[in-house]
Amino acid sequence: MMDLTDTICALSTPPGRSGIAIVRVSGSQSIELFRRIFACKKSCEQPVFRQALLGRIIDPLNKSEIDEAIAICFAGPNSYTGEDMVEFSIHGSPVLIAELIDSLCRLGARLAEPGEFSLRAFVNGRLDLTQAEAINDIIHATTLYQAKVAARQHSGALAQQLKPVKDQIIDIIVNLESAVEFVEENLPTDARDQIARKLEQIRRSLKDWIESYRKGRIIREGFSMAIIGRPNVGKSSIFNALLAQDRSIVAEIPGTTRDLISEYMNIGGIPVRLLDTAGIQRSDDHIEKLGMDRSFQAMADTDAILLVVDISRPRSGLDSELRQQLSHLSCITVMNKSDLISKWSAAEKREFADAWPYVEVSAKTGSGIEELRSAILKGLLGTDGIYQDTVLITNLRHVQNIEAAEKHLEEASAALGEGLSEEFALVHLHKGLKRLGAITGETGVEDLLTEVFSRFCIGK
Ligand SMILES: Nc1nc2c(ncn2[C@@H]2O[C@H](COP(=O)(O)OP(=O)(O)OP(=O)(O)O)[C@@H](O)[C@H]2O)c(=O)[nH]1
Ligand SMILES: [Mg+2]
Repeated sequence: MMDLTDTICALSTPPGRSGIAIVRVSGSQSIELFRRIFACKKSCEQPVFRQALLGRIIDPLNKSEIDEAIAICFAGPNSYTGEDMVEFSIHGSPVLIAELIDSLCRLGARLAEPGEFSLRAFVNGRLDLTQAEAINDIIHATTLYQAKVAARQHSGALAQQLKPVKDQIIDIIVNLESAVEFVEENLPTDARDQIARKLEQIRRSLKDWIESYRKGRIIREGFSMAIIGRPNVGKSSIFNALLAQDRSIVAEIPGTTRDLISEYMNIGGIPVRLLDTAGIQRSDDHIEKLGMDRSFQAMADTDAILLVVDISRPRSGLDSELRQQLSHLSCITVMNKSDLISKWSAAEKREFADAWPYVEVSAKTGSGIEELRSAILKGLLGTDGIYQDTVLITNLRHVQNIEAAEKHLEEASAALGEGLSEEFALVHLHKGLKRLGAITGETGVEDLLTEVFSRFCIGK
C-alpha cells in the first residue's frame, strides 16, 4: 500500500511535446516545495491561493532557471485531493518536464502512483468511489455520449439515487431492531406484511438497475456488430454506407469479400466495431470456406447482427436457411437495393423478418441508412439512444454489489415470510445495506445507524 502521507508529484497532461504541460504536486509539503523551486516577483513566501502566479522554476541544486512557468497554489481541504496542492504550468518539453519532476523529487516529493491523486481525493472525502471511477471513465471516453454518461455519474447521480433506497432499508432496520429491543413478542403479521411489501418495492428498483447494466456496458465499452448475408446482397456496400467511407471493396462479382474487415464507427455516441463478412453460400472453394468459417465465428462472437437480403432478386432458399440459423438471436433484417424494383411482396418481407425489426435501405443511394442507425440503437438500448435522465449502471463492480444487495433483501423477505425471528431478516438487511454502501465506498453505515438510533427516545 502506498504511503498517503507523502507529498506526491506527477505530470497531469499527456507525455510528449505540447504547448503547455501541467505538473501537479499534492501533500503537506506542497507549499514548501513551491517556495523552494519557484521564484516570482511577488513574494512566494505567502502565496495567494487559487491565483495564477507568473515566475520561474529554479533548479534547487545550482539555482539556474529551468523554465518560465505559471503556478497555482491550493490550500487543503479546498483542492481536488483535499490536501495542499500546487499546479505548475510549464512549456511542454519532455526534458523540462523531467527536470522539474526530478527537482521536486530531490526536494522530497515522490512520483505519484497511477490514480493516486483521485485516491487521495476519495480518502479525504472529496469524492465518493463512483465519482472517482467516473473521472476515469470521462478521461477514457471515446465519444461525447460516453463522456456525458460518465459526467452524470461524476456529479454524484448514482450516489443520489442510492440514497433514498438506503434510507428505506435503514428505516426497515430501525423498525425491526426496535421490535427486537423493546417488544416482548414477535412483530404482528400485518406489520411483517407491510415490511415485506416495502422490501419488494426496493428490490424492484434494484432489479431495474441490474437490468440497466447491459445498456450501461454497451455505452461504456461499445459493441460489435457483424453484417451477414448471402454473396452479392450488398453487405460491403452497407458497411461502407454506415461508415460513410469506401473501406471495403464492392464489386458485382459474388464472393468479393473473403475475410473479415473491421472498422470502428460511432452510432448515436456509442462506439461500434463493425464487421464486414464473406458472403455465405454452398461452396467447395477452400478459401471461400475459410472466409465463411470466419463469418460464422463473427456471428457467434458479436453483440448484434445485421442480416442483409437483396430484395431486387426473388427470395432464395439460402436466405431462408440463414434466417433459420439465426432465429434464436435477435437481429435486424436489412432489405437492401430498395432503389430497384422489389421482387419481394410486402407480406413476404414481413414474414421473413417475423419478430425482428426490418429496414429497407439502398446502400447505393443512401436511403434508409439513417433509419438503420436508429433501428440499431433501438435494438440495443430499447430507445433511439437519446440521452435519458435515468442512471445507467456502467460498472461491473457496481452491478455486483447491487446484485448481492438484492439477494440479501430477498433472503430478508423470505425470513419474514416464513415467520422466523426478526434477527434473521436483520442480518440480511445489514449485509444488503453494506453492499450498497460499498458502491460509493461508504464506510460509515454503522455510524449512520447509530445516528438514527440516537434520535429514538428510550421508551419508544
Ligand atoms: N442497385 C443497387 N445495387 C447495389 C446496392 N448495394 C449494393 N449494390 C451492388 O451489388 C453488388 C454487390 O455489392 P457488395 O457490397 O460487394 O456485396 P457483398 O454482399 O459485400 O458481396 P460479397 O462480398 O461478394 O459477399 C455491387 O455491384 C454493388 O454495387 C443497392 O442498394 N442498390
Ligand atoms: Mg462484400
